[in-house]
Amino acid sequence: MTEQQTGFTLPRKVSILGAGKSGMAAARYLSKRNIDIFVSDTCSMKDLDFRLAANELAHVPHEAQEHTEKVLVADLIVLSPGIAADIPLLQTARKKGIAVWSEIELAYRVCKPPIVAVTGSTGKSTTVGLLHSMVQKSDRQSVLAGNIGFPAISQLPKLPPDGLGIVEMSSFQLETIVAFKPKIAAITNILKNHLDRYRSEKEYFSAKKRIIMNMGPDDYLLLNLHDVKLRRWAEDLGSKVQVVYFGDKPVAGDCCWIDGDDIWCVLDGTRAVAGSLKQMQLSGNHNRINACAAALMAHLSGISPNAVSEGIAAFGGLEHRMEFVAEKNGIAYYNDSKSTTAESIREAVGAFGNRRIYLIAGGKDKGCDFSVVNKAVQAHVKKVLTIGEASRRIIQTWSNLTLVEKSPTLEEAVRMASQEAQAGDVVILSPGCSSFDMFCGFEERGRVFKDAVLTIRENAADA
Ligand code: UMA
Repeated sequence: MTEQQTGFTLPRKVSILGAGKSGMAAARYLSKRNIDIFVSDTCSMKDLDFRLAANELAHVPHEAQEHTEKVLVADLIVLSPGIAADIPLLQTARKKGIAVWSEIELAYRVCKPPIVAVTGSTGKSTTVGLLHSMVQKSDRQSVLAGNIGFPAISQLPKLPPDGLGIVEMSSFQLETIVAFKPKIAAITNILKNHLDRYRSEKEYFSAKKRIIMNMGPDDYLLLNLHDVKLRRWAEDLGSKVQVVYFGDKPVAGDCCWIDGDDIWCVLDGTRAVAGSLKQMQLSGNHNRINACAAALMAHLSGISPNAVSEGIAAFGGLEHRMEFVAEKNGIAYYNDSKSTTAESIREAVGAFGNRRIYLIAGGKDKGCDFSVVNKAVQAHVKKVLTIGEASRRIIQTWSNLTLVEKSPTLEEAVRMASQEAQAGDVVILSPGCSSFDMFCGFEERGRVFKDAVLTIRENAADA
């Protein structure tokens, strides 16, 4: 359904809080439709002026360095996910009856395409990437949007009425949905995460649960069978939504599971093959489970098993997610900058069999439990090079298990690893933390890592 057909009328005056990717995308969309907008960001005025000009929005009224009451002169506030939804200014806004939406809610209101949404602590991006690859092999169109890095307001309006919006949702984005209603929602897992933003794990899980807020008995909630927290929650859902489990074995009722290289589904008592993992390029059992979730979403969206299998075979992974960078002097370098949880580190270091690993980890401390990686660190990691704020906690947790050394910068960590590692070893950047203490985002962190690796290659070649 196109934006003209939804019947939604855009508000007359909109304030955009946060001028990052999602804020700028919302501003561009609204400005093109002659909506009166105001942009507010805590960055410097110079920085904000530059960003607005780069987005052809130099004419838009704006404020920098702080959010003032000027934001409240609006019918709607579009909130960037990096800003907490309960700051005093937003509490005042709500009291005044001003709506506060995520940019995804805005995108949903203006175009309402069929949507499948994926949330969870890890595996979200790979799962949506796999699903997109599957749909690309069918005759249906899809777009990838949301936390994966493409704002929904710039992607969903591109879809034809029968297209499929594939949206990765973070807990932050879920906090400010209002009417957003996916036809299918999947939750990959719930782990200890973002405890720098939430007061408790319960509060974080509550934000994730909002994904089903507007869903009904005709909609599907797909849950990871191996996640106890998700299973317990599902027991109390009654007929709110149709729950379907995915995992590595079948269960009673509707489910999807892996048997050898085949992905099977049982829906309403009918058993069918959903696709094959035979030609999958990604390694690791967690990726097989991600593919199982994606295949189930594809199956429920009418995508054929052939397209599912071809999509799995074609998907070579995402940039910054266990991305192979280079091999130099027999040492392989992998960029897993997208790893922002301890569990992601565990998956990364467990993916190379008996090869010795030099792990670069650390960043902004989100309160993750690094001890969940203890066994894997002891079994696989020759040395950990820590970076950023979380260094102290990482050193405390792992220094009795393996060699751990703090590095002042990421570039220096790469240099140290490259000097100490030997042919056959693997150097992985898998931070298990967010990046904002040292970088603008995980993309910049990954690029810095890759540049550092490539520099070492040139130095070695010159020598
Ligand atoms: N800012 C303020 N006031 C504040 C705090 C920040 O004005 O109090 C400003 C900053 O100066 C900056 C802007 O807000 O200019 C940044 O906004 P943002 O942090 O919300 O980031 P965006 O660039 O809009 O990117 C967001 C998501 N970022 C976060 O959730 C932190 C991106 O997810 C997402 O890809 C993008 O929207 C498109 O949907 C990134 C992320 O780190 C990948 N996500 C977290 C994660 O995966 O763990 C949840």
